[in-house]
Amino acid sequence: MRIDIGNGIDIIGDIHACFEEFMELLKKLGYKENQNGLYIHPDGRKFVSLGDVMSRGPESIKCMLFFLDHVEAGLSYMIDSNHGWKIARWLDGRNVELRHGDELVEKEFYEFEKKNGVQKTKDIKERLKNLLMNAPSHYIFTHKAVDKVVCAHAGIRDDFIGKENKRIKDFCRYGDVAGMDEKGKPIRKDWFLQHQGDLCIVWGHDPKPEPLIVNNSINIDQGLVFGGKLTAYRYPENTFEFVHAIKNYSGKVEDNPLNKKD
Ligand SMILES: [Mn+2]
Repeated sequence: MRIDIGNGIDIIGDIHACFEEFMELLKKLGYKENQNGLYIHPDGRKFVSLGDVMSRGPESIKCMLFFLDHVEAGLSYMIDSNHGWKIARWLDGRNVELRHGDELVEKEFYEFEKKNGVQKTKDIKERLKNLLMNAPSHYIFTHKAVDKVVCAHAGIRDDFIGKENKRIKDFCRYGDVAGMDEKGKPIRKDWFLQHQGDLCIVWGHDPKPEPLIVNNSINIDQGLVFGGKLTAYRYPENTFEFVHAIKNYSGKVEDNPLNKKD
């Protein structure tokens, strides 16, 4: 799970099937489409997804196939996430309940199969299942063999970094969840308050109106699918790039995490 930073990385927050905004961000970051439809940076930079590229928004399949192609071509990285893990299990034929926008992925596949046929759909589902199933809980990016940046979807505890097991996978997918509230929403504990040292942890999952920087941790989920924005954190430059949502795809105002006060 350790990768050299190479010519620089662009870490992208939760896309949630908002393909158009994602394309706009990649172009803004300087990636150019080649004749094979792959987005390549002239300086050799690579982009990293913090997971949750699908669900809730309009174009889950497009987003997933984009990462499938770019991860396979060695141009991009993607880590595990809560929606990613749910869809992986669904693609694996396990008995899962699709909700919180995951049901939209199933709908998209229904239309996709009508258009592209049973065999092509089956092949693509198999490849996507493998991509999502094998996504690591976190990546550690290094420079001259020194750990510099950790990417984890919902965060990570310092003593979990560089290790992998079921508990760590769950922590990176859901964060430090201390049960559910009366509305069935997870009660989240702020793991980043305990983070110490110079290693920078970049995470998403929990939408904040602006990047939240605490103790060398950076949240870059700015609630794109809820009408917020998509964020890229560039390393080693230590700068941000943003693209605003075309609209609020999630609808309900009362559920909008960008409106919550905490
Ligand atoms: Mn998430």
